[in-house]
Amino acid sequence: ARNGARLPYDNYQTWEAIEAYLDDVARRFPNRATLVNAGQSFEGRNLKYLKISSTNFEDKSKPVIVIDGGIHAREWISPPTVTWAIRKLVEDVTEPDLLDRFDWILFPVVNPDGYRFTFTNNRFWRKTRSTDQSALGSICPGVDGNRNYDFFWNTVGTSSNACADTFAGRRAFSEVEVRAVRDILHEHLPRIALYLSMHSFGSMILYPWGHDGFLSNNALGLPPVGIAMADAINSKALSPFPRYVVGNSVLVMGYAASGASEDYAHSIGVPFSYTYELPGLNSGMQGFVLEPRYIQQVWEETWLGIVAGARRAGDI
Ligand code: ING
Ligand code: ZN
Repeated sequence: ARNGARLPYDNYQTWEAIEAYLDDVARRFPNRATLVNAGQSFEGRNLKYLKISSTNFEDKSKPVIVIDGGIHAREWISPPTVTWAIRKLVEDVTEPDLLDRFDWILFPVVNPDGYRFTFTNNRFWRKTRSTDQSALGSICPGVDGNRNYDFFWNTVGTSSNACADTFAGRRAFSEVEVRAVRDILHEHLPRIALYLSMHSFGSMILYPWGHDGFLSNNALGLPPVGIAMADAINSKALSPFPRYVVGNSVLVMGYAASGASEDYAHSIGVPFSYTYELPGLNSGMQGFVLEPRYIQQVWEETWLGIVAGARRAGDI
């Protein structure tokens, strides 16, 4: 049960609990948090996120940091790292400089339909739950939200087969959930200093380009900010997880993939854009199943990474 605006971190939370938490925070801290409902998912769930500012978000006076989670349904450790960031920026502020220097957009569950499906039907569902008019659409629902962005869309590491886990969609931005993130990026673009997308697993911080393994013309700052984040996390005792590794997505992850949010954000001008592969134990599909007793350790260390990344990005 919830304790006021507090969300429990001793277990994974349902989408309904996370939505209620966002509502509660916005209601209880109206001077700091503004709830935005970006519309409805394919199945009609609200796409809610928080805008957080110690002054007035609409003044447009500060750089913005955008963090999303839960685009991939089965990566359950992702949403709590985002809701924890909300807690540390609204309910229990121990790093006030992060509010003095930045406004924040925190979107814990970008893909609520898929997330819900992992609780009710299939723990290892990755995609959205959309169906299209094609013959396969109704047999094989869902699009990989991290292949659906319009940057070298459906050219590498993707599938045109609706039944595949990496199905890129019938067209770029076919998914309303992905369009919600796209619209955030464009609405605040000139101000966005740092964009983080939370995935699992592997204890890695990845930066563009993810589609071809080369570096952008604006890549000079990507390694130092990435390393600052990883150093902050690695400075904590990490056992039993591996130490974080930082680098170009293709190099570190071992595969190229186009249409990812990390690439799209950077392509439109976000200087610091990263994918976090949060920790997991085990290998294969079991890596997505991280026991609840590790949630606290992961949010603690991930928060250290976010803090270090914000400060370093703000200094460059
Ligand atoms: N990992 C990412 C994925 O979408 C990635 C890795 C990120 C690849 C960015 C390419 C670009 O495959 C997970 N866990 O989903
Ligand atoms: Zn993922």
